[in-house]
Amino acid sequence: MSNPTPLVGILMGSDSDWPIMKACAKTFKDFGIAYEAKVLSAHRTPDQALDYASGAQARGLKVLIGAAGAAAHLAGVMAAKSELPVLAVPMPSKHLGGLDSLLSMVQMPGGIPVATFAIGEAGAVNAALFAVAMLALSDAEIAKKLSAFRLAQTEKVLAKTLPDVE
Ligand code: RP5
Repeated sequence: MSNPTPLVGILMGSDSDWPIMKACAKTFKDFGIAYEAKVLSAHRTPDQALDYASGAQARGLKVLIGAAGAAAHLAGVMAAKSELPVLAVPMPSKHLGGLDSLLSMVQMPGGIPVATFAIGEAGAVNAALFAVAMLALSDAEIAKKLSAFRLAQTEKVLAKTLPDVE
């Protein structure tokens, strides 16, 4: 059986980002949404990152997600070469904790938008859920799954109990 055409492209600047970004990929897997995940860097593999972004729409991708740390230009570079919506996930960097990544991503010049999420795993999951919400606008099956996910999450929180105080 051939694999379905991916709807989402997840790029990360290094395989060291994968321990966090696998939470993004797992979210798409849980929703049954075809995605592809690759390591491409704005700095170490600039030509390939630009080629990926410029060819993404023609290959059927609908959303791009770029994760990077420190001088985190990957999502911005993708947005520069593609008209697809680009979501950015700042990675917690070694020396500055990811604030550097966040600021690198969020301060895009007017005209080339990138939607930037929280640093780390929450951002990785929320970027995926945001992409799911965008895809749900034109896909009733995905919309149904998103509603079910939200309901299950609500019920899980409401079922929580707190321990008695001593
Ligand atoms: C960025 O530099 C990557 O996205 C990663 O978060 C960071 C460190 O990369 P490595 O030195 O671990 O490959 O480009």
